[in-house]
Order: sequence, then structure tokens, then C-alpha cells
Amino acid sequence: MTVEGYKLGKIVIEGKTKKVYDVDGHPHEVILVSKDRITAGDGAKAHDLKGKAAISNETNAKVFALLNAVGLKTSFIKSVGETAFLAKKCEMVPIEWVTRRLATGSFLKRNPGVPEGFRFYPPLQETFFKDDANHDPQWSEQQIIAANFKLNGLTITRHEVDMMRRTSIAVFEVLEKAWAVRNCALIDMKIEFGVDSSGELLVSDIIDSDSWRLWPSGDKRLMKDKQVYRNLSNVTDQDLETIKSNFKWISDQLDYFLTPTESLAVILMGSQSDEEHCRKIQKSCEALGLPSELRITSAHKGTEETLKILAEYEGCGRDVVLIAVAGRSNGLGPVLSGNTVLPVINCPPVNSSNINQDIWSSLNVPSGLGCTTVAYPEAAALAAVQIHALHDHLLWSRLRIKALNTFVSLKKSDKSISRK
Ligand code: OK8
Ligand code: C2R
Repeated sequence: MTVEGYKLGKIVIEGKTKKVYDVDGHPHEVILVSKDRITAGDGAKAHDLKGKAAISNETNAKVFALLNAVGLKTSFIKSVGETAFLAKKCEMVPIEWVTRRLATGSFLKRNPGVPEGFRFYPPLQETFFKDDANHDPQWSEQQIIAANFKLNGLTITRHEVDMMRRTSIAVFEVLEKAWAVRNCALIDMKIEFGVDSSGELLVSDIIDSDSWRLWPSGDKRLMKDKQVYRNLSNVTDQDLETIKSNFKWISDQLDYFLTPTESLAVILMGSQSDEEHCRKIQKSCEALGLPSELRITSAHKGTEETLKILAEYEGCGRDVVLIAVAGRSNGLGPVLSGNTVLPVINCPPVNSSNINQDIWSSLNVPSGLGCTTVAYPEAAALAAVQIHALHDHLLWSRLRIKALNTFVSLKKSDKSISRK
């Protein structure tokens, strides 16, 4: 069989709701084909559900597109056809990583006395060994380490367990932020990890409406995920149609997750001579996913023009943070700040010889002004992104995954230098 130019090879594994195939001519990739099948209770309850495979596949593709876009390492490459996607071929870590914001489901059974809805901060993390016959027993961190899994040349040690735990929480938080924009509470979810042919640990498998609990407006009675199916003792055709339309609703909501950002940084410089410094700020904004524009205007020499440019951005309909770059005596940042409610970040082009003198014009401003001051171009970009991240979930997620990736790369360096 061929899907969009990819010739399916032999079946690698068949699960309850998907089949995984090798791809001819692509030894490091696989194609995952979803089935029109819904199951629960480790397969004890199962039904055919026409159209489920396509909805599941589009849900998974949109979730992974978001995770990839914000800088997370995953095995997902792209959708191929309606019901399949191409992914890096991984050996899977046989552990389910469950992350919870609110107590519900199996947590309540294992922790009597904790009321439903009890809030975990940070999100609570649990691990379960994938073993249908024994109903996926909960495993401790020590059990995972002691199992000494070896996958594509990588041994799962305490370092990898740390990385997976941190990554699971980051994935949860990224998706929680995105769902919050649609006024929907992500209650808990499950992800899995794999190791690709180069030995890299990646978020893998499928994330669809079987993987999470979603409560619109935070109201359990409005739940849209697979729990609706799990809760049914008798499943009618009408129930199955409701479940399918719930899943479609979830997939449609995901279209809003990757809409282009309205956030903007405007980098205003007092003179063309500040351009090099401003380009560094712009580069850092770009690396963090924040669009920016450069303008030249001097509040000292052309106050009226500065205020005209300010009015242009106040009225542009986008969410704007201003970054003022002005050397010697910085009038630009404070003049902007005194005439707008937009946030202003001063980033004067100081160096070791003039900082002691020049920085004071940015700091010692009149009362009523709330502009802030940073000394480095990267810090100006980060400060602007952090302000936007309060309302822009994509920028928030970029920062969140940047922090995760820093943690992972430090861990890898420590592991390689200490050989522990
Ligand atoms: C899992 C969070 C919730 O019974 C099924 O749904 C099928 C089964 C499977 O075969 O893959 N699913 O094993 C599964 N385990 C946990 N979760 C799964 N999807 C999710 O994890 O968001 C579940 O959707 C906690 O679940 P809880 O409270 O049941 O432990
Ligand atoms: P010129 O190139 O105009 O002489 O500027 C500029 O940002 C630059 O770093 C020399 C330095 O003076 C700064 N400048 C200000 C302002 N306008 C220009 N500090 C202002 O309005 O604050």
C-alpha cells in the first residue's frame, strides 16, 4: 500500500487503535495509521467508530505541530493522508507518563481522602508500566531505573528519567496554556517517549482525545474527551455519535492553537549609529518567535515625530512592547514612557567605558514613569517576550521549552563529563 508517495513496508507493531508500519526506502522512519476503533479498560470495552481515525489523526497532528513549533523535540514529522502520519522510528520506553493538574480518575482510588478537584502545583507526575495484562501498574522512579531499559543504544538511567519527568510537565503546561485560551481546562494527560535511531530521547507515540481529560469552562459535567466513553456501561449508536462529535469539537478547537501572533516589539533607536545594537535585539526577538520592527527617531531632536510614531503603534491594533535604544543621555525611552501606557524597555547601547555615566539617564527618571532598563540586547528581547507571554500562549510556551531545553542540555553535559 502507498500513502502520499510513501510505500508501507512490514508492520512493526499493531495496537488497539493504531498500526505502525516500516516505510520502504526510509529506514529511520515509520508511518502510524489510526484505526476507526475506540477502546477502554485495557481493551475490555471496544467499539468500531467510523471516522474516528481521521479525527484522531488530525488531532494528533495539530498537537504535535504546536509542540514542534515551540521547540520541543518530538518524533512527529508530518501527516500523510487522512488517517496516517510519518514519524521518526523509535524504540519505545514502555512507560506511560501521566501529569495531573487536578485530582480525578485513578488518582482518587489510590489516594483516598483527597477530594476530586484537589489542585496540584507544580502538576503531579505519575508513571505506569505498560502492561495491559496487569492493568498498567504504577511504577516508582526506582523501578524504572532498575529495569535498565536499553533502547537504540541508550540506557534509561536516572538522567533520562529526570528528563522525561521534566518534559512531561512542560508538555502538560504548554497544552494547558493553549487550552486556557479556548476557556477549556486541561485536567490531566498521558504521554510516551521513544528513542530514535540516533539515540535521542523524544516525545513520541500519539496525543489525541484518548490521551487527556478536558473540561470546558473547568466544568466536569461538560467533559469532551474519552472519559465520556469510559463512563458508559451501555454504549448505544447515539452515544458513539456524541463521542465522535465531541472529538471533532476538540480537533476544531486546536485550529486556534497556531494562529499567527499579534504580539510585536518595536525597537526605536535615537540614531542610525545604534543600528548594530538594535539588530542584536531583533535577532534575539526572532529566536524567541517575537516579530519586531526597527524605527529611527530622536526625542531630543524630533519630539513631534517621535510622538507621531508612538501614535502609529498605539493605533495599529496589535499588542506592542516598545524597546528604546538611545546612547549618551536617553530622552527617548522616558519621553515614550511618559506619553503612553505601552510598556517601555530601555536598552541603551552602553559599553564598559560609558556605562557608569550613561545608564543614569535611563534609571533616574521623573515620577509617574514606569519604564524599565536592561543592559544587554538579549535581556531586552527576553523582557519583551515575557511581557507578551502573559497573554500570548505561543510565546509563553517558547520560553517554557527554552528553559526545558537548557535543563536537558546541562544534564547531557554533566552525564558526559561525569560518566555517571
Ligand atoms: C491509557 C490521564 C487521563 O483505557 C484507555 O483509555 C486506554 C488506555 C490505553 O490502552 O492506552 N489508555 O492507558 C491511559 N492511561 C492514562 N491515560 C490514558 N489514556 C490518560 O492519563 O488523561 C487519561 O486519559 C490519567 O488517567 P487515570 O486517572 O485513569 O489514571
Ligand atoms: P547622533 O548619532 O545623533 O549624534 O546620536 C543616539 O541614540 C546615539 O546613541 C548619538 C547618540 O545620541 C543618542 N540620542 C539620544 C536621543 N536621540 C539621540 N539619546 C534621545 O532622544 O534621547
